[in-house]
Amino acid sequence: MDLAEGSAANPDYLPYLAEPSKPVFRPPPGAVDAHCHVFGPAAVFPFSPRRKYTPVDAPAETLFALRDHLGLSRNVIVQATCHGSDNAAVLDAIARSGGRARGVAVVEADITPDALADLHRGGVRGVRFNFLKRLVGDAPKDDYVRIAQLIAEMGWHTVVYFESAELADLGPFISALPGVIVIDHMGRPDIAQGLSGDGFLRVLDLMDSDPRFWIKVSCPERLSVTGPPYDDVVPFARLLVERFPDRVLWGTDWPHPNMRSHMPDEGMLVDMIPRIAVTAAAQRKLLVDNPMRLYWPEEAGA
Ligand code: 0GY
Repeated sequence: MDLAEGSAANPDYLPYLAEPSKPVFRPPPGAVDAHCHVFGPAAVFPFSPRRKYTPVDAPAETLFALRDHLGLSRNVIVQATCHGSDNAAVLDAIARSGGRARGVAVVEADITPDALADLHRGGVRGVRFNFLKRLVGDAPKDDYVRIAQLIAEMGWHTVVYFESAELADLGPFISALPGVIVIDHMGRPDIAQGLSGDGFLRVLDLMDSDPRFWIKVSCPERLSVTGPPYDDVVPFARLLVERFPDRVLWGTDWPHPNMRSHMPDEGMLVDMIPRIAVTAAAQRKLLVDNPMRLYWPEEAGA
């Protein structure tokens, strides 16, 4: 295996924990991990030659074992940049999930309606636009507009990944996209600035002003200044859950690509849930009702 090529035997970041703890909190039946990934295995699903990092192999069977270990029922598998716009690993995982996974894809601007229909049959319900320079270089905004128009016709949503510091520039562009827009990882606020930091206020403003916006209360491990158990992130997530109870999603972000400081324990991430969604009703919306409405609407309650 050619390590210089950045094979999965030579990942750029820490590996995920082999034995995460068993959470004390028991998620409600039908709980969804609405942000996670599968990577490779590289020997079967090679990484993109244009990737900015090389991940660990993180195959579907390991994801599904984690789902069961944590007491979760379903996964939304999000295409990450290291696989480019080749969604084969995500589609393979969905196909092997027995109906318990759906996906968010990355596509090129010249994708045809037929190819989108194939992705839909494969379980994809959204497309992700990444604005992080360290992951994609410059975001191809013209491409994003064309893609957004195509997927809006299919009833899919757009997932946007940005850092809130960029929102002053990006906000008008993102707001002009059609359809439902899901913000990844709380819009990546600067936790050190507190709840009234400029970036987080802009995120709240988007959520307040436009009901098409949803947000994931995920990824405390990337945002925290204090580290596990991420006490400094709890007020941000809790505020979002309490202010927008019907438009929040939660996810593990397994296998946590690009984490170099430490690897989070997913059992502990699950045990954060009752700290950010403090009532059973809020937990049910966050973990079941909201993700079901977006990803399995045909099964969701009224
Ligand atoms: C995440 C976060 C990261 C990576 C990606 O697509 C990606 O490569 O999103 C990150 O490095 O912050 O959600 O997986």
